Amino acid sequence: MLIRPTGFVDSPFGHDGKVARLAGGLNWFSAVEAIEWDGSRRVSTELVSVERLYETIDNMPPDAQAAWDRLTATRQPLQLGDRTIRLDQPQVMGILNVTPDSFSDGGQFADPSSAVEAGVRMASQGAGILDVGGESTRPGASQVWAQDEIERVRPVVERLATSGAAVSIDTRKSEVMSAALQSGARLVNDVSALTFDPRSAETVAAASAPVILMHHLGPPETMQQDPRYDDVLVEVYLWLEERIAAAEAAGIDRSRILIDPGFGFGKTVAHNLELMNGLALFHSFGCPIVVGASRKRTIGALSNEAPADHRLGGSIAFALKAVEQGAQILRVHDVPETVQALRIWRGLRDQALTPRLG
Ligand code: 7PJ
Repeated sequence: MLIRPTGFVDSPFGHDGKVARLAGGLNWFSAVEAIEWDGSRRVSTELVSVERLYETIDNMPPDAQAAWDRLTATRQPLQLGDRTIRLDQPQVMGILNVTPDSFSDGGQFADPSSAVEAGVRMASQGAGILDVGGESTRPGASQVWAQDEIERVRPVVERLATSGAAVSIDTRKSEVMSAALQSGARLVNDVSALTFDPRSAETVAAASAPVILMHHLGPPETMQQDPRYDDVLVEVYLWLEERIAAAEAAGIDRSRILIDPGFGFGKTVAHNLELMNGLALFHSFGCPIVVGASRKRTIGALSNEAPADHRLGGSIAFALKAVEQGAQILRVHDVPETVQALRIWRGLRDQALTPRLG
């Protein structure tokens, strides 16, 4: 049984026993959708109030009880070098693509100096983490040799880490992970969820680095060619569960695993929307959730094919949808705009969480 939190409420006050706190964060929910599945197909869904769930939890299957405990457990802060990233509130991860590609999406920098400059600016604008990548994994992108990728990212990682920023390395290759971790990166963001390079899991384990495991269907070269699922939410969940187990088996502690549904990676517009609507399901792994919907094609598809540099409104809309469901880390191009949106959201939450006495 899968349990997906739903029925979010403004304030928990006056609702004792009827609401539960999601992942120790700023959101409370009043119900769950209990999803029974068989193979990768959903066979039934039932809306269960939190009140009823508290009455019946002891009789529920062990996997549902474990999921409930993880859903409601507080997430420990992420320690990235000497930076502590709190996960009881949403954080912004700024995208820094260091690729020679002339196409500029606002997160793409051809030379190290401009990338470092942009990174320092993003950090000052409120990005808690900077995600440095040297390989495009956009749909249809071609591969880059590890050594070329290392040469692109190393100077940027080094200089940003020296400046005191928390740096993550966006790569699928163990050599790049090693070089970046040695240069001061403290988090590995692998869009292949450690499936691309057989040595990547041991590299991450040996460095005791936290890692983001992202769902994808097929390699970037072909992933957008007619992706199909029986039930995208259930399948992505089960796939991530397997990848978490594989990472743990390779010696990566679960406390160092973050998960990401992989918006746009082998998904149609409908798949992406269904994943975003159901995002809170993924809290039942007990791992922080990372979401990257910034400027992605689904936004263009829903807004008259707006080009990538005209997708700010849609990116913010997805960011808010994600934090409403407790996502802890938002991977974005537009740092100051997203930070501002989150400040407004935070103001609303803080107000709702202020007790009203008689
Ligand atoms: C993602 C990513 C994402 C994580 C990219 C793009 C495509 N890493 N790297 N999640 N997307 N964790 O930014 O448009 O969604 S590259």
